[in-house]
Amino acid sequence: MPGPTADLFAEDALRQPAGREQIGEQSYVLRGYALPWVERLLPELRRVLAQSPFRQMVTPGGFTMSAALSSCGDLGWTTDSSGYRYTPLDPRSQQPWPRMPGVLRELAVLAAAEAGFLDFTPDACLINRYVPGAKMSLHQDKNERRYSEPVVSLSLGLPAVFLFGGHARSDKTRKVSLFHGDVVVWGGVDRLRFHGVMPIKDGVHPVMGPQRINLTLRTAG
Ligand code: MD3
Ligand code: FE
Repeated sequence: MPGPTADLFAEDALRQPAGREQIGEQSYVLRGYALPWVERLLPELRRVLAQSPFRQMVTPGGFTMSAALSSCGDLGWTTDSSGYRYTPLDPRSQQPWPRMPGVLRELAVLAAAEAGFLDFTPDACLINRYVPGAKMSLHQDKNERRYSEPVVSLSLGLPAVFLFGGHARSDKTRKVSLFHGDVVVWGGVDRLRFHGVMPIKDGVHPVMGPQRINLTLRTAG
């Protein structure tokens, strides 16, 4: 089918599908949802990271995580030889974690509502930085007090292949590509699914440079 109609289809094939993509019973990818917010988010992210810089943490099993972590909000997530936990102080500075930017909280609350979670009250935001080659092994997020609240994640920078598993580590995983500006909401029956991130491919993102930054907002306390 030559002519303008064919051109239109060709463009559609290149564009990431917009809107709400369901990836689980109560999980949705909101493609590009954060794009209109990025300009307001980045200065706030810089402020947070100036106060609590990325650091590589060690798991209780003695492995250094390939992703570097920071946090903001009332609680931040930490791992060391004695275990995984949320703490009110950044162990590096012994000071409270940076406050959660209002614009970040607003974005997450609106995104949660898009997925049907109408009173999301995040108190913690874990910030992961992946350079090419960094990954996150399959795990469950179980350190939060109430699993009734969803987790909202925002992807920035280089693309990632997210692995979405089941309720047992050995369950089959689905691959979901996540791009700059994508927001994902996980809740309800999907909240305790195993998940992970495949090693990030080499590249340079025009806005974020040679890295992927993922922010996950949670109700931890
Ligand atoms: C599904 N981060 O920080 S975000 C994590 O891309 C984490 O940095 C990944 O897994 C990342 O714990 C994935 C997506 C995510 C976060 C929490 C979840 C998916 C989730 C909790 C339950 C189910
Ligand atoms: Fe996780």
